[in-house]
Amino acid sequence: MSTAPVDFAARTAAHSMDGFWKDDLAHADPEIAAAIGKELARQRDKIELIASENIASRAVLEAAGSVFTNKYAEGYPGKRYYGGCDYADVVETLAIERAKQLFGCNFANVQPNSGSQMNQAVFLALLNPGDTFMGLDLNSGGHLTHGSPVNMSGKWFNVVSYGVARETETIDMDEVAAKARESKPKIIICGGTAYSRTWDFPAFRAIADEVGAVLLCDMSHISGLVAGGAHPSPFPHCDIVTSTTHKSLRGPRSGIILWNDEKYTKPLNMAVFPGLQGGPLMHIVAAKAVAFKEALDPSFRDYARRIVENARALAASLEENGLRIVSGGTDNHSMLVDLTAKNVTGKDAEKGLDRAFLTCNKNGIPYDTRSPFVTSGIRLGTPAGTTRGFGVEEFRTIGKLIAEVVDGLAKNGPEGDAQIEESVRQRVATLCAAFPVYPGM
Ligand code: DSN
Repeated sequence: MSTAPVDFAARTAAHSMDGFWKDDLAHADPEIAAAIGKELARQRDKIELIASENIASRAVLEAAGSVFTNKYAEGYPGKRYYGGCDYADVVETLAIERAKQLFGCNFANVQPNSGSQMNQAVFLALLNPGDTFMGLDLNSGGHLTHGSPVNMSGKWFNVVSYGVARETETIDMDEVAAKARESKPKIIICGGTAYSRTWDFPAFRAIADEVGAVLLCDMSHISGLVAGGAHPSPFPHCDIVTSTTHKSLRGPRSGIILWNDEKYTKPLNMAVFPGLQGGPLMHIVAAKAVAFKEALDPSFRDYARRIVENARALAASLEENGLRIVSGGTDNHSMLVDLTAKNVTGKDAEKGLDRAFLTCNKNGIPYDTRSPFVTSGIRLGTPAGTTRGFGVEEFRTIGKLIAEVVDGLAKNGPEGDAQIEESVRQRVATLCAAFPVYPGM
């Protein structure tokens, strides 16, 4: 055996990892760095009106980009399948405790990677293939994972969808009750992605009790409002509540499952892991914990209240400027704008508004005759704009700007009116400069 001293200098020089440890992204991968830089500029320079998007805090971004991305932590705090999980346990326990406190419930699973997986976990825990569940129809503002025929939820289960009434464009609870009595679903889902009215959780509870169904609320869109007291809580009415964490809740892109009755603990936890997922994304779990701390701060109540106030102002301004709001207004953060009377499609409106630096998505309206790729409407929301500081006055202006662009499209067709769009872009620039996003980053 050699007794010569190890020449560490020579060995580290041979195994040069300087760049690996030191290079920032701009040096390591200029193409990706450039795309991220442009995305930051896009978020800064355009007004984000997509109802499901928001602007996470710098602290949330930091946790999401942290060294926890390196860590495997299959299992749950204190019961892991890997060593070295001490700090993973710290962040996951904090995330669980904060989620429970925030939503006033007894149990939380903070590991689902996404909204789809949190809902799949509930199905895996409670249903067998072929079982019946009920959910809001995608065409009436429901979600893909609530039984759409193209989604696993619609392929593997017998789905009985309820919709909104043609006249009121709101959920008809008598229809929900009649369908539940007839189909005896194992689960009834309330919650959606394009429904701007208050969810009547006690009424859903009464129906679920009558037919012996589990009541699941997917509160993804409104969970920030629930956390901030600006929408009634699904607890104690719902048995299980799921939510994404990146919409009005303003956390990282991810999901959670919440419940009160211990009988669901084992099936739900087992469904998330090992049923569906392997190692949880611990960097995202850490970022969720940060977001829950932010939402527990009293200032978040003010944020939630302003989201709704701003949505009402935006809806009123759009109406005053000649656009129809589905169901006549909004109680939450979002609204659907019906463009039928203008003979403008949602597709063309989305493109025209984007040219004017206003970002939104085309969206089917109830009983839409156009395809989901074209649509007769757009969906708008206020969480992101409210985060950057816009208030009622700014959202009233935004309503006017949207109407101007739509009128340009109504007059000239899909190309829109270039002069109007340029003028709107300038006014958007003024608003964005007054309310900067990630200053100093
Ligand atoms: N895609 C989301 C939305 O925009 O509402 C829901 O998952």
